[in-house]
Amino acid sequence: MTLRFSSAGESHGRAVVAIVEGMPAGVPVTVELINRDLARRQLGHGRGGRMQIERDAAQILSGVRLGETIGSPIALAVANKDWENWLDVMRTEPGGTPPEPVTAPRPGHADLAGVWKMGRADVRDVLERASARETVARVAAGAVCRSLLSSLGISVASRVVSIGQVAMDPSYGAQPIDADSIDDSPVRCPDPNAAAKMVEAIDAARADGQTLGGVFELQATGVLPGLGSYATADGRFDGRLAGAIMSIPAVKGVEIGDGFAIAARLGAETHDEIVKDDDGRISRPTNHAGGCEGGMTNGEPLVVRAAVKPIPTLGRPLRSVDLGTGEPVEACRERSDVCAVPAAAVVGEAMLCLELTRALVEKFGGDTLIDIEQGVRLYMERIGQ
Ligand code: EPS
Repeated sequence: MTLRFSSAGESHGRAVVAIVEGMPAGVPVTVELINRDLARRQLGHGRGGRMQIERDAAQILSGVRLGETIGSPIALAVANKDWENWLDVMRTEPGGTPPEPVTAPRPGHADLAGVWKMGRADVRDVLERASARETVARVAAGAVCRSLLSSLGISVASRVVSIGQVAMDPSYGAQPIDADSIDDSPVRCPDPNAAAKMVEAIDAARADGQTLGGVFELQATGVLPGLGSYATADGRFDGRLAGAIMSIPAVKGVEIGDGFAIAARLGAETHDEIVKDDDGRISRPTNHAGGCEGGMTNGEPLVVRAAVKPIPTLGRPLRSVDLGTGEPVEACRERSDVCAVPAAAVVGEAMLCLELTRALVEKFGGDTLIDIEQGVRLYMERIGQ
């Protein structure tokens, strides 16, 4: 069984829905566990009015009984509270006066190519689904995967490395992410001086009708070696992971380990030597590879960074063309966020949890958590790690 995730739902429709197929039986899951991550996705200085309306809370529709997965498809629904304010615009039934269409596509969003592709006259038919509201479903599904991972001693965390021109001091880079304290920062950045400057930069952008992007970093610890494969193109874990992170709305770049910096280095400065610990285990004094070699995890912490573009909905809109009249106009102004990099990092965690779980299920079988736990134990014994 392959682990599969899919989602449905429009930003101002009734609900966002996630379906996870292939999740092994016996994984502890509660609504509280999912809601914890949903609440973390709502955090971060720079969010807009929508986050004041929503208190994202999951309903478990199927696949869980008495606090454990039972091996059947898991369906999760998160109601959009805001739907009540959009009942007329988002109605499913025909008839009546049609709502005012959106006809000025925003540069940087799915609007223009979306209406062309789908043959729609109203940009709303595209933007409702292209909205990053969909990431609610990813985070809900990711929380279920996170539970499986933590049963195996694997932890996934994130931090914000930069927002706009403001970057975390590089000295923090060598420190592991403290998942217990990172959410206390208003921008989920461990460097308090940089965090204060990031908040200032977001406030300045808001005052100027602008938006800001940035870079977030993901780390997974306790990852066993050999997830993914060197043998097939679509089995390579780094390729899958990069694709999963790039699929997050607004992400324009992904790097694993030292990423782009490696291109300018010599081989000896790049590769992580293989040494024996005092207790006889194999280890790596460095982790330039970011926990991935030859398309497989190598047992070191996974380190992934993603570049997030500034949100395309601007207070001071860019030039566009009205798709109805053909006249030059300002791009449409939907209510939006000024900066969503801290939230995007939480979505990144969810995608990393999904990809790690998918690779584990592939390697150890997907029927039940007990079989995976036993498989992992035997495997680690066999390789002496
Ligand atoms: C989002 C909800 C959206 C946006 C944001 C993400 O709500 P609304 O459109 O009602 O303000 O705040 O989406 C975007 C900024 C975007 O460009 O897609 C959410 O729940 O995360």
